[in-house]
Amino acid sequence: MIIPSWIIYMSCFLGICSWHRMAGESVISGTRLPGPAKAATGPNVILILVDDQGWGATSVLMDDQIPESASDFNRTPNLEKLAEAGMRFVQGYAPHPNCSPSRASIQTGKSPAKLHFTDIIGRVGGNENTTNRLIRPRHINGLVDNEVTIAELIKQHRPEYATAHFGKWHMKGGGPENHGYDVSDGSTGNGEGNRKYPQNPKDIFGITRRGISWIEENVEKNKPFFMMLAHYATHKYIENLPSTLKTFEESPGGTRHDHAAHAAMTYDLDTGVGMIMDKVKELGISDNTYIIYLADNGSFPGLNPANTNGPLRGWKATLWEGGIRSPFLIAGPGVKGGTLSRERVVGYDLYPTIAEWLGIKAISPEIEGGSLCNILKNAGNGQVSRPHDFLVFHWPRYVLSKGSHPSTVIFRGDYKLHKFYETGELRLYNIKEDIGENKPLNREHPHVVEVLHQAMQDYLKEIDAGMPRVNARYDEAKDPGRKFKDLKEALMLVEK
Ligand SMILES: [Ca+2]
Repeated sequence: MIIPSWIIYMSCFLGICSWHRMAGESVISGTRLPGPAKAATGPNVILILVDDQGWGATSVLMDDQIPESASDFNRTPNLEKLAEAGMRFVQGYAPHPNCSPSRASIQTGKSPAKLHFTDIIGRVGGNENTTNRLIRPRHINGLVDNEVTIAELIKQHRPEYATAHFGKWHMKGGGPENHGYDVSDGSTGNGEGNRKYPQNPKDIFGITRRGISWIEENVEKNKPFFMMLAHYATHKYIENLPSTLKTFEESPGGTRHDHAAHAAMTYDLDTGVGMIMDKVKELGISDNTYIIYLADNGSFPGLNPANTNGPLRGWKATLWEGGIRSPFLIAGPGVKGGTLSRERVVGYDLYPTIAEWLGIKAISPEIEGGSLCNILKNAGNGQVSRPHDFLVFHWPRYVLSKGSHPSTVIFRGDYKLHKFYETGELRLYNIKEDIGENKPLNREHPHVVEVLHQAMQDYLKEIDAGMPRVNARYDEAKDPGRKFKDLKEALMLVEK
């Protein structure tokens, strides 16, 4: 059953479900009960967000029924340990196929469409806006102050928490310290990850070391913490440790993947993740610390690491599975090790999940994500309660160099419906049976197409989503996308 978030919000406001255990006391319906006198110690949360990592780029089998969901060349032994210690989400999604919107959504618990944050910062003008078939809608181009980020929510309700954001921010808006984080690397973008330090590729070890020192400092002070490590790896340009590169250059390639430099970057990133996991263990806080791992979007095969999105169609900057389905792992207290969930989850579910872990009940009814706690406690089974029983991914803009053009998708049950705005074409897939999105089912299920299309349109209207509109001055002969026509056609290809 879907419980509207306003009911939860109102219940909490009326004190029906208020309890606050972590601060060393219990208050149920206004009655103060004796609790442990110990100072607040958590739970701690470490959210690791990596950049442009394909669903099949790691050595973790993201779906135990799909061999291509793990790389046959890349190695990520620490992620394997994380998966053994926690839960894999087969259908884990990044909120958007592009960096900045995905990040803003994770911070705020709302979809990029609702935020009107539907493209990366800085991509606002240029000829793509005047010469394409469709005119892109405006987007907000930065995280605005009136959104309550997860760090701000924590500070409002659990002021004893320390908060930090290390690595890639890429949302402008004054940087992490303007949005609830005590410390950060500032308002960083892609550039900070391309400094070519031979012993610190993609700043992997810099980010990790700053994270480790900060954890040590807070554990020393007995302060609970929320830390976000936002890695620049594995976005272009490829960097890696020379020693790691040598190892992969000397390793036999797989049948699908054999890109030594990309594999080395992936391995170095994994080493950084392992350093954090080891530190958590060494400090004795494993039983009280959640570790989350996901990517902001899929990879683009333009770097020629073969298609590290596994068996998925498409790539970064598209709403095909390759653009949005992400490695998605959670380990921590109460999460049974080695488990796998087939429930569909999305990056903006993390906001209410973290809130629930911290005993924060009063989250805004505007939040679109649902807590994953129920699933995490029940070996991967259960349902996520969100305001809607579907997920919509809205990408009303272009990235011509990736063959990408304005579209929206809606997921409900096993179905996924695409809408392509240039032509108005709708495509229905059964994503459970056809993960590669090869066989459109429009003819078999016209009613499903109709119902999902209506739900998509109603939702976009409800949130006043920015929509692409017809360019009256469009001239096909001058279409800037002609140069990338082959990519676009490959994306749209239907198997006979
Ligand atoms: Ca990215």
